[in-house]
Amino acid sequence: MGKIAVYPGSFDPVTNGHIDVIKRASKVFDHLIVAVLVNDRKKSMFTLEERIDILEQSVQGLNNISFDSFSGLLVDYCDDKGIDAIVRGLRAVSDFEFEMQMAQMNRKLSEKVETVFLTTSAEHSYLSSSIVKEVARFDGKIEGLVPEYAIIKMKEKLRGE
Ligand code: COD
Repeated sequence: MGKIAVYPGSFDPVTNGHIDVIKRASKVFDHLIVAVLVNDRKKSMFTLEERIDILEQSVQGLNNISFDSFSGLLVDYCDDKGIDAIVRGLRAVSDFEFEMQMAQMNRKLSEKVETVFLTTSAEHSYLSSSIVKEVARFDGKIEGLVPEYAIIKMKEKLRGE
């Protein structure tokens, strides 16, 4: 059995920055699970099913990737699935503090799983799901920031469909 990694996140919706990390992580590991957090407390634009659908439609042609959801502790999910590594993306120094804290807490909770950071491509380093949603809400141009399918789905949402 090869090395399995998980790329966990909210993906509300997936951005081109996430896609870049997914593609690069899929080259490093034998299998990559993109796992969407089930989080009822955080108000999201898309339901869990919609977020997974957008991911599936946007990441095609890579045969070592699967999509899943998880609730509860990430380390418990990793234990259940026999996951070797957690992949996280680092955009800027501002991400570092939170990511470091999370990685250390996860390490405290489980010694079986390592956190691996991939730095983002410079062209995507300013992107976040929340900033893209804000631009879309005010009818700004989001082409090139999120996958085509996500643009369609965001426009539908904002029209109230
Ligand atoms: N380019 C590259 N990477 C990016 C970009 C970009 N433009 N934007 C975001 N990323 C990276 C982020 O840095 C992150 O690594 C990843 O993509 C996912 O981002 P988000 O925003 O969709 O996901 P988060 O940060 O909301 O995910 C948080 C988790 C779901 C991982 C976390 O809350 C969690 O594990 N929750 C479960 C409960 C738990 O175990 N808690 C204890 C952890 S200490």
